[in-house]
Amino acid sequence: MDRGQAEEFLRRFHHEESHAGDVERRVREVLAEIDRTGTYEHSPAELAFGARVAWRNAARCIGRLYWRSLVVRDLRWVTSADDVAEQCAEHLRLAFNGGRIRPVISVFAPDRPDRAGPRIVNDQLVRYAGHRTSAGRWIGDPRGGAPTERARALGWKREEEAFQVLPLMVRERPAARPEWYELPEDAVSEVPLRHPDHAWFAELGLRWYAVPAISDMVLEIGGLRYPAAPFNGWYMGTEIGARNLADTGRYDLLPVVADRLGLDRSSERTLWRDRALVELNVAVLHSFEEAGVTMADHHTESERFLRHIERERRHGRATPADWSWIVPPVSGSATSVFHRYYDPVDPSLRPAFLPGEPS
Ligand code: HEM
Ligand code: NRG
Repeated sequence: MDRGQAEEFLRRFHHEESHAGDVERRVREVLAEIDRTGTYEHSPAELAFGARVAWRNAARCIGRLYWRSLVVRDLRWVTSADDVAEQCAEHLRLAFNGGRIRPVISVFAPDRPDRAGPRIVNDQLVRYAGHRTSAGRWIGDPRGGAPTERARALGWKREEEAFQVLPLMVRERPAARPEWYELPEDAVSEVPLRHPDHAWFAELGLRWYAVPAISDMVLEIGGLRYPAAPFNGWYMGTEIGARNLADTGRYDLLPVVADRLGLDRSSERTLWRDRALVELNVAVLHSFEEAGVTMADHHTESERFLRHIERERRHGRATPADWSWIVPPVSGSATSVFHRYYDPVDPSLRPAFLPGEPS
């Protein structure tokens, strides 16, 4: 445990949250606890602040305007695989909130010198399985290929379908064999995709889940590591319409949509890919809207992000941002975030969400 990081975090917390009490006393208390036990415990207020600031510091995230409103579930006493799985399902229900999605993080037990915390193997709480057929074609999401093999090796068995939700895989300890859990049906909300002008679109049978919940990043606050801390916000439409369903390494649907639209695919210069992309994105936004599920479009989310930068500036804070992640994957130059540079990213900035260990 790095005493310097603990102290730096406590000073930042007390600086930003003026009602937090006597900082010198708290610093002394924590340093003594570290000397005695090799680690320390965050107060609930420190944990909530740390998680929110980790979001504020996420240089790849365009959605940071609402960082203060993150709902922080303090589940540090939860360590068993069964309980982690149950609480992840509850996380999804709370986050979905009948369609009015709330940004939520569930923080499970941290790593301690005497006991490592639990780990979630899945990279998101909800993901679709993927299988490569003997003909080399994919059924489902190629991104789900590795976790699907993993789940099968653990004994999970399911039909090979295009949108089959993977089980949650949880390790009680880093070296333990993962346990797997089917997510309860009422925890996983999905939206069937339709196009406002093309009835044939619904026949493609496409769908996507409502809540993107990243579950393989480590939340690091004041030198403490929380390896299981799944978090969610809502989707920006392009994540699904311009990447998940469109990338050639994912569902690869542009040729399918272009053919249904009757576009000429004999030359790249007809821009059939671009035209298909736009219609796919129209369908995603339209379907979530009709289903009453929160989703941002890339123009609105770009405007919000610039408002966020301005608000942070008024508080005397920089907003580090990674241009190549912030600019949306379609119509970049038609959004406001394209036409400027951002404060440089400092990889040592904390609190932070860090890439997890490969599991
Ligand atoms: C990345 C949007 C909430 C933390 C991203 C990305 C988008 C995005 C579009 C890029 C993803 C990609 O290209 O694959 C949003 C929106 C939110 C939201 C619209 C709505 C509220 C959150 C929350 C957290 C968060 C609540 C954490 C508490 C991050 C992090 C990344 C990221 C750490 C980088 C992930 C990586 O490195 O793979 N976000 N986000 N975001 N977001 Fe957000
Ligand atoms: N692109 C990924 C999700 C990454 C995070 N995006 C968010 N996060 N919106 C995908 O599944 O398409 N969030 O916390 O809301």
